[in-house]
Amino acid sequence: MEYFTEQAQTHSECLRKIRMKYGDGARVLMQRSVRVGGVFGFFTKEAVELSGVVGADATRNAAAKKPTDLEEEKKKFISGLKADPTLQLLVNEVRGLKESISAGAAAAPRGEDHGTISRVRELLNLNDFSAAYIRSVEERMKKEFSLEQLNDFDAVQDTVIDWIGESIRVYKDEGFQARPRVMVLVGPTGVGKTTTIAKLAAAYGIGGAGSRPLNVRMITIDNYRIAAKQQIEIYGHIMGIPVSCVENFEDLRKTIALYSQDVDLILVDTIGKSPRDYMKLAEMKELLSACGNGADVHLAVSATTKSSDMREALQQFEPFNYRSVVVTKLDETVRIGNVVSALVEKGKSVSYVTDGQRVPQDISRASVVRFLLNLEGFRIDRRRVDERFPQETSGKIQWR
Ligand SMILES: Nc1nc2c(ncn2[C@@H]2O[C@H](COP(=O)(O)OP(=O)(O)O)[C@@H](O)[C@H]2O)c(=O)[nH]1
Ligand SMILES: [Mg+2]
Repeated sequence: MEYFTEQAQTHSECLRKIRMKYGDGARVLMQRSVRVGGVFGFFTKEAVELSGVVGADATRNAAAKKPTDLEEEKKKFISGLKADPTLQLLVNEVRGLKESISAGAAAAPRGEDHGTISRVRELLNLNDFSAAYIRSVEERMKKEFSLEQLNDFDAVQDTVIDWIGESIRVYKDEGFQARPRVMVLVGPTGVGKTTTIAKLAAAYGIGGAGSRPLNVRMITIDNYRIAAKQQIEIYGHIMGIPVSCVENFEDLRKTIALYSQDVDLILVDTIGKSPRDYMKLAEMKELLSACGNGADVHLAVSATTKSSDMREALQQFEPFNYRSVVVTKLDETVRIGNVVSALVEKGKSVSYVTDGQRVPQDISRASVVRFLLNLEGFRIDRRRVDERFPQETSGKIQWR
């Protein structure tokens, strides 16, 4: 006794197959509908699957058939195929599919993938997007593009750039809900927090941020390191913006209260967790709670940070309930996939980007276009992305 399972587009064709292979003694015991064939999960066809048993005699009978008989059977089978209109339709579709694949852009290096999909994957890899981000773009391409559309690489590329742009969330600054507005910058050591605080102080204090010059103060809790304290004091001195150094919760609370009368904006510089761990993040969180619930906390991360460290930083500073992310050192890298992937995976928006050491010039409000222009290898149609992602307040903060 032998078991068999056969599939075909129709019940009669399946039976014919079974008879040919196993002879008249084959007994069908089960029938079910299955889906077969297809490319990328599309174009599958409904088919019939028959399973059953064949007795020893039947097998022998089938095997004993003379070759000429077999040739006869084959001819009969093929003419049966020709007579079946459903099968004809399927044969035509398969032929069409074969033609469109061979006419397609490039042969797929990874088995079933279309050349365009492989090319986009390589470009995303080149830009340091995370594996998860690349996978989601790939899946979307497979789902949303027909084979014919995939043959047009430029059009697919434009759409993928749109998707990347749509995945970047720009922080919506709600402006000055309360005065003084307290803005805190947290983040790892060396990413450019102090420099960014100085740039922001200048932008708002001099009036480059689009508003009238505001009354700004800077507070630092980084007075553990003499150099760090001096660094912000020098900025303050040059810009004529007062700087206060605080050491604990009470200090910070009192300083903010002192400023509450006439100050518009208080910028709080903090320290990152350093190798020598001057202050544990938990202690710093405790200290910063003196800023109150309304404080506008932003996390600074450097664009040069690799994907996994970026994700870790975004995670590590989560307890500070940061509202948005400042991406620094964009000038030091052409790859921004790491930043975009981490932001998307963590569902965070981006508020400012900095692209140089110069204070105050090298800071801009974040914009989708700014990120897209940093994409390496993709052909970016500037007019198209400008229209697609219009910005009310993009670009450099204006200086007088
Ligand atoms: N290339 C570049 N360097 C920057 C940028 N922002 C800050 N830096 C430099 O990064 C270094 C560390 O900056 P700092 O503000 O002290 O970092 P902090 O430890 O986070 O406060 C300094 O040399 C800065 O000049 C930037 O946007 N681009
Ligand atoms: Mg600093």
